[in-house]
Amino acid sequence: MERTLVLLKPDCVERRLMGRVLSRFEDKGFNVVAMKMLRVTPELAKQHYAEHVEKPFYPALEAFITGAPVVAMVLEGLEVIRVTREILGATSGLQAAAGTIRGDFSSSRQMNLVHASDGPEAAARETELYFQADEICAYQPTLTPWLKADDES
Ligand code: FUP
Repeated sequence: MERTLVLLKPDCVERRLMGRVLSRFEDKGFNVVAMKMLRVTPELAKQHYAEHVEKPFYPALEAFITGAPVVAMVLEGLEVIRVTREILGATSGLQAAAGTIRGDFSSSRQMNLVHASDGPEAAARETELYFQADEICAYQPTLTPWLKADDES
């Protein structure tokens, strides 16, 4: 089973969309194996967005991501990294397809509600930024046999 790091960003918390966003992931059958609310510090923001720190939009992005609490979580599931990104939609809410989280709830490129890791290396790196190993609560959900047939590749 693959894992990915998801952040419900400050706009998601402030707009009271946490439950509806989390439902999208639960509805898909993913396991939430870690979750916490925290305030992102400027230091953590720079680590999280290391590839963007030099970009012109970074100061505004840092002010946004540190401006209110976030909820960090680790999702586990079949092809969860790719599928979660597809559930989020394109970066800009105005470009994201209807039916995606950003397409349905966001009209912004910065305030796009949710972050999800974009590959296995990012998932491992970002999970370590937000969670200690002993904060991951792995379990075997009873619905596992209903997620995919035994003979599917
Ligand atoms: P995504 O992978 O879809 O989260 O988006 P990116 O990695 O391209 O961008 C990281 C974050 O920077 C996004 F959540 C939104 C923000 N961003 C801006 O605020 N302005 C920009 O011009 C581009 C990205």
